[in-house]
Amino acid sequence: MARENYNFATLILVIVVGVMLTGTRAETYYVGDSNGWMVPQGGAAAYAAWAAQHAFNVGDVLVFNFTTGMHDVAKVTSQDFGPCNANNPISVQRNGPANVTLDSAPQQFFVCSFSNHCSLGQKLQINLNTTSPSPGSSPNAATPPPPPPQGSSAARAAATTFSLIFLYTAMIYLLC
Ligand SMILES: *[C@@H]1O[C@H](CO)[C@@H](O)[C@H](O)[C@H]1NC(C)=O
Ligand SMILES: [Cu+2]
Repeated sequence: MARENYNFATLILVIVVGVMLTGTRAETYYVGDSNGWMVPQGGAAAYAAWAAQHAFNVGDVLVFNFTTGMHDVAKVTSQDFGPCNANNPISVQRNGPANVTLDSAPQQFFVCSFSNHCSLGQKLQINLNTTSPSPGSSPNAATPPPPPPQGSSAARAAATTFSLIFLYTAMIYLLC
């Protein structure tokens, strides 16, 4: 094989690896950071503010940290989210800490079904990041995308930067 062909094949491989590095990273988020999953001071705005700091994608994992028996995590419909109705949950996790993997729904809703915790602000709406759809997630043409959340994941940005530097260095090396 000619050296040029060998270099070209290697370049393609490098690009493929670079795209995989930037495109398939699932993130893990601790809901509420060090506060965990609790009745927040400041009401529901607390978890809304937390969510607004991140760009969520399909496959990302939310860790709801709570003491078993004190709280739970009920995934509910958008209709049940507003009035804090936890009587018809999509799913419930009762053991803390609880891991939830985000599916492809553009909006996902979680509440605590204990007492009036949800009404006091223990509720979380997740809007999936629509600016960079994950590979493998099926496009949902029927539903218009929700407005993208503000902010971005520092880890994902770092991975992208790393991959771009890696690509750039490899291309310079191969083409010179
Ligand atoms: C989860 O909550 C417990 C009890 O508040 C705390 O001790 C622990 O550090 C928390 N874990 C994480 C990862 O934040
Ligand atoms: Cu609770």
